Amino acid sequence: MRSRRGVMRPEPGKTITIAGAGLAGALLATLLARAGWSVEVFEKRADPRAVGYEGGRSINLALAERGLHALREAGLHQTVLDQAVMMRGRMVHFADGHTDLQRYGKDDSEVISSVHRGRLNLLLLDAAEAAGARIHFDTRLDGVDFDAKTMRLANDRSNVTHAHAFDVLIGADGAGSALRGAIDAIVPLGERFESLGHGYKELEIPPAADGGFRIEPNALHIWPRGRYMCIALPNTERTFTVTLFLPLHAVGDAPGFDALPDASAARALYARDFADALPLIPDFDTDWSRNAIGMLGTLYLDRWHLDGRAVLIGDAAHAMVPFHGQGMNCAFEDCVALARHIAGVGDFASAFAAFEAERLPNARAIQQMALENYLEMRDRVDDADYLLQRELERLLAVRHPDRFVPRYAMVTFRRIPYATALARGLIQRELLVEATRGLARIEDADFDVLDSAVVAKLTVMPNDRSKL
Ligand code: FAD
Ligand code: 8RB
Repeated sequence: MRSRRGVMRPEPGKTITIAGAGLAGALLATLLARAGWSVEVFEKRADPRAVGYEGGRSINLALAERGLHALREAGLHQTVLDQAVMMRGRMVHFADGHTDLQRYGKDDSEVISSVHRGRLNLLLLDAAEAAGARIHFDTRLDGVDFDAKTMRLANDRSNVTHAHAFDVLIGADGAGSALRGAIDAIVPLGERFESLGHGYKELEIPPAADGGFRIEPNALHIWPRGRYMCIALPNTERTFTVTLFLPLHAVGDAPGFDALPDASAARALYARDFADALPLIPDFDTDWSRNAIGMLGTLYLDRWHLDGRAVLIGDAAHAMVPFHGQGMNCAFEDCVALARHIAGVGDFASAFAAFEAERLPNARAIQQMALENYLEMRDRVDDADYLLQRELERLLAVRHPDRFVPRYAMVTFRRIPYATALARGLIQRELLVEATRGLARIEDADFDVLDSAVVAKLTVMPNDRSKL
């Protein structure tokens, strides 16, 4: 442990209180408890280890290098990977029924992993408790008195509330954060929520009759259809979780959730636009009727903390649209950054300010790239000039592996700041658009000109890929 002045050591008698034992709350509790802090966590839901998670539904998430690295810091990566399904690339299902695998990385060292949310949460809860964190379930944060440094806690089963003292409060209580509302009442956070205008619905592909996967397991399946799309991620149980992303409102002939009054209307849409997917979903009607339409949007804040008393992380600070699969990855990266800042400066006010200064611009960058990736996934992956740009991108990445890294790879397989990935991505995009304008075949590109442009415009990138 470092001992220079200004370094904060865990203070005896001082407790860090976390609201929310979801993905970020449980990981942060683990990291802080391991660093020696007294950590207390309040979670509104029941202990999933006692009651089972989310009604047994299989919801999976794509884990990429940023999230994996955070799990590595907590010593949990191998356990998580052992229960994951590797996804090599996008399997694009074209409207005419043919499919094409577009690799995400250069080889199998650059893949993403489909992990089960419920199981991941259980693992993190166990790790947090093993590290010494005290987790209180069925306990919802219901209000904060920042002057008295007390919080109101509510049990929604017994309808009992009580006051509880705190020293510092960390909000890992998700997109609907109660702590955010409480801070905003003291210092306006500049909160802005921008709805995407699209929603989502989850369906399930069960195992085949022989117990195997019904479609290629090692891929993230995409059915791009222009204004909307369907995706499927594999589960270790040999099922797939299918998600339909669709505008909330129909416009003319273009479909929307409001023009799908029931399962049979939705089935007709699938029969027309996702003909190869429909037979894979035998319980289509019950899935459609049982699962609610989920809402999507981006949450922007101008500030994330109240001096040294409270700070927000994860979805509570920067909920985003799902299209880069980075919500959890970014929330996990927040945890590592916050634990580092808490260990590195003399007081919580400076630690929270430094955390916010580091992470807020990066959250903005991934929020923007996530929005952009919706258009790419639903409308560009089957488009000729896009495919030409992608081909050139891969060639340049091979010619200049230390300078030209495709944006998707910078976000997914590297840990350079998201804002850097956004900025470098812009330069690369300009190069690609310029070089492919009017180009019929990739062989006709002028590689001498391109090589010098890459060297002139893109600095050598740090090699931050961690070795296992
Ligand atoms: P959460 O995980 O939402 O945790 C918040 C916790 O706080 C919950 O346990 C909640 O019960 C609790 N809570 C809420 N209010 C209170 C209160 N008042 N008091 C106490 N506790 C409270 N991200 C990816 O990186 N890749 C993916 O592929 C991906 N897929 C996704 C698929 C789906 C269907 C969804 C919905 C999200 C997906 N995400 C994905 C995003 C990811 O789930 C979130 O970004 C991530 O869970 C954020 O973590 P968090 O801890 O901030 O919030
Ligand atoms: N939240 C993902 C990607 C990028 C894939 C690519 C996209 C579902 C809700 Cl939509 C989506 C990606 O560019 O080829 N990687 O990981 C995860 C995604 O959706 C998740 C499963 C999801 N997130 C509400 C639904």
